[in-house]
Amino acid sequence: MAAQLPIPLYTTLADAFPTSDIALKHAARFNDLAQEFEHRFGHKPTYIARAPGRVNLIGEHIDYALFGVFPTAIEQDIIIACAPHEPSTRDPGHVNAHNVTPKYVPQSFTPMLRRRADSIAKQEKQEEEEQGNLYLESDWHLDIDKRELRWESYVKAGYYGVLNNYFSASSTSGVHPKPADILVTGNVPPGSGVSSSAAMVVASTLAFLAVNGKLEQQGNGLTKGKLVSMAVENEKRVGVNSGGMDQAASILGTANSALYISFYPSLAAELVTLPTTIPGTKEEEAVFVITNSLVVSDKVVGAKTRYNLRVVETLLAARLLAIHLSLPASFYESTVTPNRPTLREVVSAFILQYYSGATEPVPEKELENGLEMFLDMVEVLKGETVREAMGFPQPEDESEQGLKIEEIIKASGMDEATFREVYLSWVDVEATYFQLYKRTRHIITESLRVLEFRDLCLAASNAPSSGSNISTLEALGSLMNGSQESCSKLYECSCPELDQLTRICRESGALGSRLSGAGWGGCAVSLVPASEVTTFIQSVKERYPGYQGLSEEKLNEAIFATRPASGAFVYKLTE
Ligand code: NG1
Repeated sequence: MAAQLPIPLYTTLADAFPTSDIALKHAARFNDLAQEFEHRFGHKPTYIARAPGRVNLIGEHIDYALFGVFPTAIEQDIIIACAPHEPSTRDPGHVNAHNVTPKYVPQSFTPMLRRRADSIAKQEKQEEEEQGNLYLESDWHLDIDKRELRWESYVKAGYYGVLNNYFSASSTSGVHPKPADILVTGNVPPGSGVSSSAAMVVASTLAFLAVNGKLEQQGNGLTKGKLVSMAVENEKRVGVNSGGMDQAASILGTANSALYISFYPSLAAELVTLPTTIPGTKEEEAVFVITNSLVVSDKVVGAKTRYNLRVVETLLAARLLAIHLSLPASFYESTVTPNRPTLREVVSAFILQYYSGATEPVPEKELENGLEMFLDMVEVLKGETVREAMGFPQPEDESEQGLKIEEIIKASGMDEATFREVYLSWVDVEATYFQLYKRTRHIITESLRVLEFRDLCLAASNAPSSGSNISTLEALGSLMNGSQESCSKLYECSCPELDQLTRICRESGALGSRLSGAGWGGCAVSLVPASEVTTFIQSVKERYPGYQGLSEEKLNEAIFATRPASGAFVYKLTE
């Protein structure tokens, strides 16, 4: 299974890419970066870490509710040249971080070992020791400014995981992180829903692993799966409580396949061949085209009313549904985060209760049927219904389906202090009405669309048919359109420009078009018949208002066809 594989370490780029054309194109960029590194730091880099961005074909905002998603890695990537600092007399772990883009000014920082606050240390110590782990009362600290978006925050975020996973014993063992020089560049457009942030964090994590010799050290349990978990934890340090899709796609991506990534009961990735070539030939029948709305969505700054609020809304919905199902105390104790179940876990519990014969992990087919039935139950989350059941007054606006936090607290069956501790202490969110019904309806229908999308792809690759896949492609396109509608109306994570852009894409010949990534701006992805790609691109360039007056170069960065690309790796430079 992909997650168990070791992290690829190459000494020849020809081994790292699927074709020699692609390898040659990247080789020129890798060379330029190595030369610029030598120019800036006066010595050669020893490694170049690479992590691609990703496009999510379908399955938006469901990864943090632990439902499976369907992304592919893309060719655009972040690359980081790195080497131990010479001479190595700097403080342990000191970093000189440069970025090829001049607006990102060079930064230097040194991690500090800090004793944990006694109150935290006591509780953590007990938890770790109960699990038989060694507990150290210090951890590494790097200042990350969460109030503004700083480029080096992503570098620091990647470094955190390496320090705390591999150097936690430094204070006692005398093994210190090496001082390092790093130089970053990349061509994943930032703030566009193709995961430049995950690509940065994954590449940074890999660079610090490489500089410290951890990739070549035997027996340290470093697999792609472990790297995904580290990268997810690392990205949280920048202030976004992301799911795991982006990091998993960037690390596990494979040329020519999409990934069905599931997170429950544990991370698993299945390679799925897309029916975009004509069976029995290498001829393309359809391609995915990315179009950037050019609305930059700043995930960190808008987190409390957008991304993080959605994460909390879905968790609150899960609690109310678990109460509705009268799930036993043992259920809450056994969830991935104890006492804070996710929607996926509630769905599983519902299926296990319904089909007495089923056991975990719930088989895919039963998951699909179970989700269909679960949809009916989601109705109980409507504001009106909850208020009626609890005897709360209805608001003046009778169409308001949301719930106030005080109402949710009462309906949660928890005392206020515990509720705030469990749901609100770790995240900053802001809303008058929490929209549990609409968000949950999106999550359940979107999860069903993902499963259907995957089934269609698997059926097409298993069917020994020859000739066109067009009806399958049309069905995939229609699922993508359904996803856009749901993101826009129920999850409210689209924006007028993305709604307009996806409509123009459909009118220009796409079989389906939808936003990709967190939304509120960023990119859309469209499925376009190969024979129509040129006219499609031309039409969108002419019709989307945001593209008017742009240079050809800027337009080509904003709209481009993409194919599933290889995942993250490290390139070792040899003399
Ligand atoms: P983007 O905005 O593409 O980075 C974010 C999350 C994903 C997922 C999508 C919505 C991060 C790093 N990534 O993607 O995990 O939840 O939104 O499907 O926050």
